[in-house]
Amino acid sequence: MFEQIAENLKNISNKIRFKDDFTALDKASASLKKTMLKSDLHYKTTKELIQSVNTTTKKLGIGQNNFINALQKELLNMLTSKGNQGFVYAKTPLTTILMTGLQGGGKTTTTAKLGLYLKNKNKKILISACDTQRLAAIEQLKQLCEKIEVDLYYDDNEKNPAIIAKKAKQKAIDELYDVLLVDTAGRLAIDDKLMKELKNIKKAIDPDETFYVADLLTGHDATRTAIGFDDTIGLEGVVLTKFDGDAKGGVALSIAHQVGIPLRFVGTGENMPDIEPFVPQRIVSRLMGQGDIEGLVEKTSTLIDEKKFKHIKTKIKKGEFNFDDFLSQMNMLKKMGSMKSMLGMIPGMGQMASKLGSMDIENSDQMKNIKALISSMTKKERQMPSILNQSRKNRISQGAGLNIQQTNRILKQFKNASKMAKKLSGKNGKTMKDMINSMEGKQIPK
Ligand SMILES: Nc1nc2c(ncn2[C@@H]2O[C@H](COP(=O)(O)OP(=O)(O)O)[C@@H](O)[C@H]2O)c(=O)[nH]1
Ligand SMILES: [Mg+2]
Repeated sequence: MFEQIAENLKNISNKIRFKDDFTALDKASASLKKTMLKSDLHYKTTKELIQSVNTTTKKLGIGQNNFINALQKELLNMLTSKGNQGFVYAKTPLTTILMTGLQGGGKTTTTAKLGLYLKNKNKKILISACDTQRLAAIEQLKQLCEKIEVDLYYDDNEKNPAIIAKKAKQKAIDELYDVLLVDTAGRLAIDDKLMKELKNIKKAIDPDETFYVADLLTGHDATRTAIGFDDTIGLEGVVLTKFDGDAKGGVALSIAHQVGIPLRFVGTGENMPDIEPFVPQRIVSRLMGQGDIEGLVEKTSTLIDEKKFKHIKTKIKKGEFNFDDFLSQMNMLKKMGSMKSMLGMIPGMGQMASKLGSMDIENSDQMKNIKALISSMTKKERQMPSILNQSRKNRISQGAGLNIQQTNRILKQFKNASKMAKKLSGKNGKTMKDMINSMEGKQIPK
């Protein structure tokens, strides 16, 4: 989702080739501005970012690495608000979260998604249906909860949402649930009645945190409404939904910067697993084209057993990641839904994701070629990519119906990606320049 920005940022930093080249810094700043505005980053946010990157670069001394470091640091500053990140449990169970927002923003969907996200972390979850405005609202939650196999508390006969919420909380306490998620009604715009109702619910359950669910497609309006909710009822977090609908990414970054309340999660699709914690550090990593190994690990680990995944992580660290692991990762990606959003998390694959644009990656030629190539390898070749000599390469090319250039290209990509993954998973020995070079397919120094 940030592939476009990431690709441009990489080109921009390449503009600075010499030390103390002020003209080059100006040029890089101008391109940075253009890139950010083109990605729909708010002009004020863009202006602030350019200024701080400029100042920090000069302070560090003009040069490519310092520019990259400054950019990284200032992006992180821009995206970080005071408060919690991701999901935070109360000191002792129960953790109660009140979900608020306007109608259609994605509250109900997000409540269920969060329920699944937490259930996958082995927590006992109760969801409470407190939207008494729409008849269909309870039915919607019933269906979602059935799908994700999470318990739901509702009361068809009670019209007062504060009472339902309170009873749900009592049940959650009595039956030792870890987390209670309270879904509420929304309206088309902020109004007194809605706010009063929310205040009453809030008073009845005294939640640990209140989240505002905003639709990213409402653009910068989302910032305004979030601030409105914060002023009236107080918020600890914002969840941005429909991230999948914004290829450029700048609006989300502006919102993260401007609301002043931490963006806690983002919704990336209509399916239940399509939710990701918004961790500024990881987002910056993606923006800088370094992928998001941690995010990938987390997302993957909720869907497969931990043991197996730890094994893969160790393999990556040791540089032993092989084609079998790659294939099983690909199959897992399929299971996880939106593959494009996942590709951006794999170091070195971000550009591929952006080039593929809105294509059906699963069925793309590139992916078919990769799969064909792997399936014409012997078991040993899959497990030990290093034994692939020329005659083996010729044989698998033929088997996969590819020419030798195509084969070499894929093998090189694979090699780069696994080297990069290894570098990123290790603690030391990485410089930004190595990473950028390797993403361009240049040799990575050992
Ligand atoms: N593409 C996409 N659709 C979403 C996302 N989150 C919610 N939706 C859709 O937005 C619509 C409204 O969601 P709903 O949860 O009912 O909104 P509510 O009125 O705030 O409870 C539904 O059609 C959802 O499937 C998301 O992250 N991506
Ligand atoms: Mg709803």
